[in-house]
Amino acid sequence: MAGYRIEGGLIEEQNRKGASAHAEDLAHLGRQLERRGIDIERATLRVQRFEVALPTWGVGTGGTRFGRFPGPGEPRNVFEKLEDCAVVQQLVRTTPAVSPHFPWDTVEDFGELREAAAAHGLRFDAVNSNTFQDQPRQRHSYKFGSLSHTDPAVRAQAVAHNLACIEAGRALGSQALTVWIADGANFPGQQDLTRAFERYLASMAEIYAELPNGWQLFLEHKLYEPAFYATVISDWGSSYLAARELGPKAKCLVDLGHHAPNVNIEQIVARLIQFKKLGGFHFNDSKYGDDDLDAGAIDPFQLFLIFAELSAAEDDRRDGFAPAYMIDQSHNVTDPIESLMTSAVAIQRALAQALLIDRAALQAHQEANDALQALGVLRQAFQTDVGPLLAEARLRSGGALEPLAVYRASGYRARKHAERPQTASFGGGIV
Ligand code: LRH
Ligand code: MN
Repeated sequence: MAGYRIEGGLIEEQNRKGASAHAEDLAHLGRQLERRGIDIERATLRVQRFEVALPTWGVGTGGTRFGRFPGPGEPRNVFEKLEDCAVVQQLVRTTPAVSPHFPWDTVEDFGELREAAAAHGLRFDAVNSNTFQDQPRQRHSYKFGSLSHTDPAVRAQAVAHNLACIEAGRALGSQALTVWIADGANFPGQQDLTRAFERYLASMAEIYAELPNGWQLFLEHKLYEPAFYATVISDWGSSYLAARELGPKAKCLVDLGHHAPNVNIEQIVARLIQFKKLGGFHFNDSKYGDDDLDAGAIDPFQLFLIFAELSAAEDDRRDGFAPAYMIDQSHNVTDPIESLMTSAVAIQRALAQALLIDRAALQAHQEANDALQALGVLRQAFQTDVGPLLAEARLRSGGALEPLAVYRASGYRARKHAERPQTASFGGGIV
């Protein structure tokens, strides 16, 4: 296996130390759930199968527009980003895929990159295009938009970039392209709201036409930023309409931070599932705007309610239901590896809690309009400490009972600090 990895022995040693306490806690939870008619084994296997992809851009310090304060041992290229992603997977065993972003992760030889990932036991999930930044020597600027720009030459350049991302994705074994565009306006009147959407649809149709077999096209909506008056794909409505216009391979991607405060995101998820247009997620959390904070760090109940919709759709074997789960976070005050590990576990926790929902009781209370009892069913599931079940899933998959403790005991960050001399960069974020 390439690169430094955390000693297998250290993981085993730490797991041995925690084995008896873990067994006791797991047995206690098992008895609790048994009394509720829930088979902990089925839930553990379900959690073990769960996978969420890591963003390559998440293992570095993201920064904000006010500044970026790089930490020690930052990855300097995509190969080092893969090393760090591999450590997350080694310890939590639920993140076997990474989602790359172009041109941030562009390399000469994508075959070599694919092999490097495979050597780490990683594969590639959806690829992300970027027509929200101008690259050196780029012919046309995206200052006034990209796929919806008024100038056909700019739109053609943006379409070409997305087709190049598909080519790179094919070489990496990916099967989906995520398109988030910053296109929009800062002033009323600056943009014709309808013609901008029409131009976007025409450009996306050109990209859609070039999708290889088995590929999907994920449309990512966002309410605002960097546009502060109107964003072309501002909400799930615009995204859904566009995905329906484009065709069956086009689906909507829900980034949890891309909604106005207090929007009921679990209801948006329920709608997109019902109309077979849920393509996937960018998990993170936020208190105000697109804060890209760690998943479950601010509103774990919302994350639970989203998984309540997802696990119901899975149980009901809704056709066309196979969302891509990805994390999209920006780490500014934590070690990105620690944040990605704890976020992956927080997402698994929301799934595990949702699996404990007594669906029959919930439906009965709903039919009887017994609101408090219905909420009570959800609260019981949400308030169950599923920690032992998550730890058991990690243990069975070769991971660590206590990922954070093992990571800190491994000295991985200090080793990378020594290995990766940093070039001073104090610019703004992101990446
Ligand atoms: C936009 C976004 C999008 C990415 C970028 C890194 O806010 O969520 O998914 O391309 O962050
Ligand atoms: Mn996103």
